[in-house]
Amino acid sequence: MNTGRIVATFGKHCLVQADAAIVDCVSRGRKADIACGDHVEFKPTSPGNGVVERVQPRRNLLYRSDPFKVKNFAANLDQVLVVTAAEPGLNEDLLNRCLVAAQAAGIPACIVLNKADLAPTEALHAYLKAYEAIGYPLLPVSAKNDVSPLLPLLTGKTSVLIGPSGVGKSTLVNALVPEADVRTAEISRALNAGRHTTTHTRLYELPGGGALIDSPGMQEFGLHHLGLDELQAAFPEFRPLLGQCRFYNCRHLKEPDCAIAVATAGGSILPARLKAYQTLVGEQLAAGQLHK
Ligand SMILES: Nc1nc2c(ncn2[C@@H]2O[C@H](COP(=O)(O)OP(=O)(O)O)[C@@H](O)[C@H]2O)c(=O)[nH]1
Ligand SMILES: [Mg+2]
Ligand SMILES: [Zn+2]
Repeated sequence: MNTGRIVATFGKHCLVQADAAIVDCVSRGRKADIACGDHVEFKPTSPGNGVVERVQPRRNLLYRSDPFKVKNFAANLDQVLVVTAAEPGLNEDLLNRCLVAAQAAGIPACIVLNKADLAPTEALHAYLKAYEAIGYPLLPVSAKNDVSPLLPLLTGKTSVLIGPSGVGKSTLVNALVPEADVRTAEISRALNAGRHTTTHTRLYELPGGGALIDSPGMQEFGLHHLGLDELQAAFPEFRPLLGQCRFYNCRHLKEPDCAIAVATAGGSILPARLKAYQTLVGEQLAAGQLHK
């Protein structure tokens, strides 16, 4: 049995990097069973092809879900870089869903503020300071000018870039991985999927050690797999207040004397964060996942 690491997934297909070779493998299981960054055992079937027999236990898995399916981003991550930019503008709902998914998976998250060269970035930078205060490091960078501020953070680690399309994730990868273009072409050729080149997640090795995973931009980011306790726990700034609401089982929706609502009105919790939490709980209620 051979071993390797998944560097791209495409439905039930994946590309496994095994030493210098890239092997096109199919998964015996469902497509949700494999993720970019997985260490796998595979059986070669013909030159360049194989079957994944086993996925080695994961350290963690970043994924999203709706009531019908699960979508994996990547596995075995040291950190999640949520990429934002003043152009196309902040999608705060999506930012929060990304942060919640990372938190729930137990993976540290940072916010990369790309396009620092653009003038409107300054106002967004000031706004995102509130997220830095929650505990999400804020990293302004310009993929077009200088990505060196990211190097100390990335070297030796496995990181995934997530965020809406147009914020510059692929531009960051191209700036950080010298042969990214070549690797992209290689992977596309191996997948024989030229027109799908921007629609799946890929892992690139960083020249200084570590790996960087690029993901396609998403519009939807369901978190159907998270229950009420997990949603509450995914908002670290709520933690000191839990237990201080009038009702011991307060869900922080419309209950009277809710400590989280009071803190939000008083300015110590960002209104967009409470709103994001309430939206996520509301989605679970609507889906019948939580008891009313
Ligand atoms: N001004 C500026 N434009 C950038 C920067 N990074 C990326 N872009 C542009 O933003 C657009 C989207 O970039 P892309 O990497 O495809 O975004 P992705 O969808 O997140 O992968 C492209 O036109 C890039 O040239 C940056 O740092 N500054
Ligand atoms: Mg891209
Ligand atoms: Zn409450």
